[in-house]
Amino acid sequence: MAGAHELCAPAFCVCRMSKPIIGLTRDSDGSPKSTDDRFVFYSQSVERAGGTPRSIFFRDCLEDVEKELDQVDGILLIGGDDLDPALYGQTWHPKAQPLDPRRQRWELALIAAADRRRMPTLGICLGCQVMNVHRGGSLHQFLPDLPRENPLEHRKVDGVLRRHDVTIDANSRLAREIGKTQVNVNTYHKQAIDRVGRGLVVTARATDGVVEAIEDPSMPLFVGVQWHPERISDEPEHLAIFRMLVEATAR
Ligand SMILES: [Mn+2]
Repeated sequence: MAGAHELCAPAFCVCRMSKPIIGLTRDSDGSPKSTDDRFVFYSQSVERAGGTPRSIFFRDCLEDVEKELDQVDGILLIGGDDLDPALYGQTWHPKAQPLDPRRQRWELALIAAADRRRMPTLGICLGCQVMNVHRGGSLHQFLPDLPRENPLEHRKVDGVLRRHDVTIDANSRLAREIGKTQVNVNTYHKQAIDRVGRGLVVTARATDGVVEAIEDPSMPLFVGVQWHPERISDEPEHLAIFRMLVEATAR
């Protein structure tokens, strides 16, 4: 009889006896009409890093966040549209693309519960912003409006995929895990962290000063990045971010 590993695609399968289960948020309530076709990048990156991805679709019963967390070892908050700025005392910017309010409620409940449990948590793009706003921080809603020296374009404009360099604090968890303090990243965001939430520190900035990563050094793992490592996890520096999450669940 064939071993289970012979059924796996060798490029991705690491065939560990016991792989940590990583709960991934979805830009979907699971209904057939919803489209979160970018999800595969996140789930594939978690698998490459040695984890088993498990979808967490948003829904209305917020008590269910505890049931979902009972079944995972760590969570990954994925990207998406924009949080309601009322959460940090502002009104909508005209260029904002509002996040589904049901997803927003669900993710804020999920991050609150995961934070209470000190569960290893990674946030990407919107996920990083959710972590900051959950801790009482605020966002810049539209980076082109932010006065700064030598501004970079952080958005994908006219279909052009841009990249820029970030400098990572050498003392951060992120730098230790990646093994570098200078990394080239992709960039798809129009918002970024402004006021930093309770217990969080900025650990990476772009060359124009825009915040690109945060973490809470007092937690087992509580890291957010503003770029999209799931799209470039064939590059070791970016795969290392998913490994950091998977390995934190074993500590
Ligand atoms: Mn950027």
